[in-house]
Amino acid sequence: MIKINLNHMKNLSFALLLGVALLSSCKKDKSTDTTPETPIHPITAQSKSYVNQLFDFNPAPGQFDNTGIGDTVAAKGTLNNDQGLVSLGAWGGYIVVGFDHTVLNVPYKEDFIVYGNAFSSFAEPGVIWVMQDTNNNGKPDDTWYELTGSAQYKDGYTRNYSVTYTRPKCDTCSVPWKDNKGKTGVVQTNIFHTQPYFPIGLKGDSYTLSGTLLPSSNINDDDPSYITSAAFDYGYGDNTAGGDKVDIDNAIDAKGNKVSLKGIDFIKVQTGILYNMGWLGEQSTEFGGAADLSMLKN
Ligand SMILES: [Ca+2]
Ligand SMILES: [Ca+2]
Ligand SMILES: [Ca+2]
Repeated sequence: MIKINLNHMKNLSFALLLGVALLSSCKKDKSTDTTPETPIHPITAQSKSYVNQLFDFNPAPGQFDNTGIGDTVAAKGTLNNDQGLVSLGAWGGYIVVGFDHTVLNVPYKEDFIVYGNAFSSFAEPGVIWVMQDTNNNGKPDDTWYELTGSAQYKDGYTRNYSVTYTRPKCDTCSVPWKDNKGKTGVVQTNIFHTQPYFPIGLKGDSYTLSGTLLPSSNINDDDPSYITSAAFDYGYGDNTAGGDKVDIDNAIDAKGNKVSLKGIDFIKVQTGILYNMGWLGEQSTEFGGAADLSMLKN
């Protein structure tokens, strides 16, 4: 038999009333809030799951520069569901692509997937950056936020890093670089790729790329005939076979503080490791497209 406790009922209805009162006061607070809302471009019947706009392709020097997988045509081949692939070259090379809608940050879930060509024991991790179209002009001219991953606190992880690459003395000469810490090196040419490694369309004798450096500690080249590059646990492009799912909740601002983003419109993928693997060439992130996980059929 159920015994109804009248006092309990009274408490309960009081709690409900209090809840309603709190809700309405919240509403009131919201209406007086003058902070502009970040525009959300909603999913429509025409929306595509995959990135479908190429905004920028700026590779670092590398063995696939000036070839069919290191040019703008290759970069465009990563859009939609075309399953193309583009090499971003050595550290700092990047691609900027956009969705036709805002990819919402689903709480406690990964939100989009970035494709590369990693396979078991061979990752070439790229840093993923996200941007909201805050000024609502359809262009990636707003603020980039880095998505942190599992390499964030490892030795060698360096934010505000930059590398200047210099045009080599001959077309097939190795490409010299100097970083903003005073360190120098080369993007070394090899016998397998004999075209120029410095982007041929580039004017001027040097250019500087900036971003976040990831540690090269997962690369093992003790046996040059069997070089391995283990994946990081999570958070990077071209990291694991089949693509890498990432969470917009891992976004940080320029100071390294966590930011809460409702959603994102643009992504940038950037080669994260600066490492010469000898005959295998430079570590270079490959990008093969990206998709909104909320729209992919599982
Ligand atoms: Ca999320
Ligand atoms: Ca914009
Ligand atoms: Ca790769």
